[in-house]
Amino acid sequence: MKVNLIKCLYNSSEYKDTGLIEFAFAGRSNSGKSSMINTLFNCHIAKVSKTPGKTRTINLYSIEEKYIVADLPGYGYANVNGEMIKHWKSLVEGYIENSKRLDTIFILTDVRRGLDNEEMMLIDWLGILKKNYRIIFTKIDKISKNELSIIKNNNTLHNLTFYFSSLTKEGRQEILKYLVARCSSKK
Ligand SMILES: Nc1nc2c(ncn2[C@@H]2O[C@H](COP(=O)(O)OP(=O)(O)OP(=O)(O)O)[C@@H](O)[C@H]2O)c(=O)[nH]1
Ligand SMILES: [Mg+2]
Repeated sequence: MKVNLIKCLYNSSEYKDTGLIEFAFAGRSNSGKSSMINTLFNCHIAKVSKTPGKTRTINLYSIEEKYIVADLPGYGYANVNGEMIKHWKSLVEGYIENSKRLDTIFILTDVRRGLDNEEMMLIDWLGILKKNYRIIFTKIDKISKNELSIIKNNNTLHNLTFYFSSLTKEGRQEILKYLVARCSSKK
């Protein structure tokens, strides 16, 4: 697929409307946001690292010149430093609140962690803002089929959840289908 990095935002005020529908990938550092962008769109454009906090700016990519995906810096890496938390909050919250074309925020979480306090807080906040969201449980290659089916059964937000692995590409088609459906609903 044709993927272009169109902008890295250090501050949300640098954001300019691209005229295209947008999707954002949010979640804890290390949850697999950048890896997912590479796997979904068959590219190596997003930087991936074992060290949490690799993505520190909001990176906007255009996909086939049809829609935009935003790779958000993960929450968690900023924990050690008050200034960093303030900066992260104003960057990510400013973008989510102000982007008029942001259709869906995907909340990624490692399937072995599931939905923790941070994810629930984000879900509540997106509810207040009336923003559409979906959940993606990542790294499903790390658990057995049996464990995965137990997790699916216990997931109270199962209807809003995708199950994905960047390694095996499981879940890729479902997510791509969702993106395409949302794009055509906006035409
Ligand atoms: N086994 C497995 N490892 C994964 C998967 N997705 C990501 N990883 C690994 O998890 C680590 C973090 O991945 P990233 O994609 O950089 O995570 P991120 O959410 O973008 O992290 P930040 O940029 O720090 O917010 C890397 O070592 C990846 O190789 C997956 O589906 N399966
Ligand atoms: Mg990243």
